[in-house]
Amino acid sequence: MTVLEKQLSRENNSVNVALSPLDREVLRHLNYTLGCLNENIDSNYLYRALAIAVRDRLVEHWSQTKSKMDESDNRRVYYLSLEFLIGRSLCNAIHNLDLNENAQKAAHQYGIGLEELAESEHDAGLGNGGLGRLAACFLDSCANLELPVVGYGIRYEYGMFHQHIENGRQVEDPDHWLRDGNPWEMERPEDERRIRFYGQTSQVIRDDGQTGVEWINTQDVLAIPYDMPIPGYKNGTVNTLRLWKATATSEFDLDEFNAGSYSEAVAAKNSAEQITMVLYPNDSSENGKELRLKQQYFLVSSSLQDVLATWTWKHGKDFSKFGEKNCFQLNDTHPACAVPELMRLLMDEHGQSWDQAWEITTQCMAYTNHTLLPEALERWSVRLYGNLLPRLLEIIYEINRRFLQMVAEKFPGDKDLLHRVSLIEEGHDPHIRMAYLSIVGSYSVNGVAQLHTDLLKAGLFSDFHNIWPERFNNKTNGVTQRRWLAHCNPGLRELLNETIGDGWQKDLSKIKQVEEHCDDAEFRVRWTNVKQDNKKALTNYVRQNTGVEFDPSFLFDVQVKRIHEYKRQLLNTLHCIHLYDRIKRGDTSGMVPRCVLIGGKAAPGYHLAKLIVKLINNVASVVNSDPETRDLLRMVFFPNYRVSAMEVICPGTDLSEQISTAGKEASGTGNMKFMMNGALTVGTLDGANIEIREKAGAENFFLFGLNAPEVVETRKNYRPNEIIAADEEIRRVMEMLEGGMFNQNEPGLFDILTTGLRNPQDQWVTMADFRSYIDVQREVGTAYQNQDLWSRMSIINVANSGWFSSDRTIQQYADEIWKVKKLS
Ligand code: 4GP
Repeated sequence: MTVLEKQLSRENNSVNVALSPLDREVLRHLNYTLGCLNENIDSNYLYRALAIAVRDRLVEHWSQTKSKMDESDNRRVYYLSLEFLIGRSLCNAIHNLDLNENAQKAAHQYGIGLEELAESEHDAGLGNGGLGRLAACFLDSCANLELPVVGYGIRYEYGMFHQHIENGRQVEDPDHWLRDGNPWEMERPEDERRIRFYGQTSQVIRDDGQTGVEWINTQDVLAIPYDMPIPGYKNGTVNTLRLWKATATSEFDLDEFNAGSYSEAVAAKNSAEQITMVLYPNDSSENGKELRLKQQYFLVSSSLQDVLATWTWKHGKDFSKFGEKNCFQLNDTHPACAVPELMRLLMDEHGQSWDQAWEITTQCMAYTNHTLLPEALERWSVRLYGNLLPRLLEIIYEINRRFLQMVAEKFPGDKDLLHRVSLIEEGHDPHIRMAYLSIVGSYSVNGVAQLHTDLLKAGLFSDFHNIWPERFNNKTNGVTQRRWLAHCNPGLRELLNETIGDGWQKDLSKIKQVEEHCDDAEFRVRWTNVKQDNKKALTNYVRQNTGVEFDPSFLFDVQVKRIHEYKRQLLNTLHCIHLYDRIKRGDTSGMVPRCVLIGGKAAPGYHLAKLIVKLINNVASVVNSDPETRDLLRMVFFPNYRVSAMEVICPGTDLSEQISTAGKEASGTGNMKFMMNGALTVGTLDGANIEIREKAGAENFFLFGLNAPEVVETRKNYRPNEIIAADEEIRRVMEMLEGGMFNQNEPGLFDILTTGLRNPQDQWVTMADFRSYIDVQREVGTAYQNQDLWSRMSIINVANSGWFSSDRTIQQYADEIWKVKKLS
């Protein structure tokens, strides 16, 4: 008996403790893998032992899935993304392997709950927001649908920064998520790849007598893959997410080392490793730094080389079917250099002609756009690009030459068009337009909600839509119901399972059946009780993280997402000020007590977003410290919003705030998580809100504000000052804000925000929507007071959330873009 077994038996007051197989494996890993023989076991050790025990169960399926993929002749898909916002893996794996009960028991042996133990896992914050979390949901759905899809990304040493609040302001701390090791990854040094940068190109005569191009005098780094398992739901499938880490080609440069330059020799290693050191923390905006371009090329080149190595191992130099059998989905333009890089590899390394290489490339690249915001459209300076990736720049120029020739033939005489669609934006500092490169190099271009795709076709990409209408298609986003309902909301999961069976976990369209129960009063009480328990859990979580006391009998009104002007956290804050004003002047009739929670990170260089965080905190502090308003309004800024926080926040939310300026939010996915967890939405006709409202029914959605065409119209003659002057309640809010009520010690602090609101050029037309927002929030309050009505609406929302499963989205990608079948 090991020390621990002895200890366990003592605690259980019996000599022969009945240990389950999982208990034994946990114990073995504690003892032998982690060398933990203490009698007092730290919960972090216990987490790791359980994680490894669960991982062991994945390994066999993982290897079987790989063999199936190797043997099958199916097309394969590679999801190329600079971001995968995975969050925690333990409970997700436990849930998908159906190990919940056993894992609970294993944890209880040590007197600790599984939930508490799971807290030891650091979130894998390898993404900024929507785009990165979508990639993680997609991988889950691909595994659920048994599709041959591999994710390729970067193993950042530091993920998304940790946010804390000091004196109301955001402070960023580095997130060294790997500091305690990562039991979910496996290093695969045998698959390392060499990546080249800088240098020059030169003409060479190849073995076959043809002239070719060589890329010489390069500075090289190595890419080492780390594989993470992506378990399907109870189906024996385990797919792979392969993340690349950069390292120096040799540990030390021996010449320098021997010459006594120890530090210089080690420095080379550091500079190589810098490439995968940190995630750029900008959401929906470009980065423009050389290191970022290095990251992009590093991910793309290592992944493409990886795929080509597998191909040549099986098919030798025969690339005739490469395009038919492989597909690369580009998650936004971040991996757009896949187009010229695949051309380079096929031509320079595998002897294909330009025409052959181009046919293959355009047969296997597909591009997803995630935003209409102009500041997010990547453009790389030709100078910078040519210095770092000279061979790729040559190829881009040639792609452009041939493309413009084709356009000139198709639309003779239209010079303007040629300027507009050129991949190169001319000027004294020419730039490469990465979105255009992605469109020209792909056979499919998709937006992420119907409105977004329509706007792409009519606006940003209209010239390309004229040239190739057949390339454009819509794939409305979705989220995985395994993490975002079954795992994060066990109360609702059990109620649903009991009422309609558990088939919805695999196929969310089945959740529609719960609608039949919306008129059953007893069922509605149970529904409300589940929500109430989740609100209590959220209340505790808010208290632990902020010290603010929420009251679960209040309406929980939540807006969590990246802080961005277009998402209009400012509008939400104005509404809080309005409620505060109403309470102070005694106009409280019909007012429903609310707890307002706002959370999200601001990009470190985005000053206005950071000022909005400060304003939210300052308003919250005035509101919360006023005894007169306590019974009707509480407000909190929730710090360090992340995946694991959303797992507590969304089940406990009553009202989901989706209030972006119409035409700006490409889709949204938080809106879907809230809907699945029974929150009602207050929102504009933007992104996927439109589809949420269609599915739930207009009567079960709180709509306000201008629609996208109206926003465009309004901006032509927008006079916010007149709106403010004409509306007493709005005027009062502005007076409170401008009078310094929320910045008594820092006069003028928020002037830039208030001037923005009053500016006729304000892109976000906040004042145009404020009255309508105030009014709809009154309706929300009235509806909430009728709990029978509210719970009925909540049930109907959940029942109609089937469309927003990422399983549905991925099935559409598989059928309509990838043309890929499930592995049999
Ligand atoms: C986001 C969009 O802002 C969001 O509407 C969408 O749901 C999400 O992508 C996934 O498609 N965009 C980004 C970005 O995160 O960095 O551009």
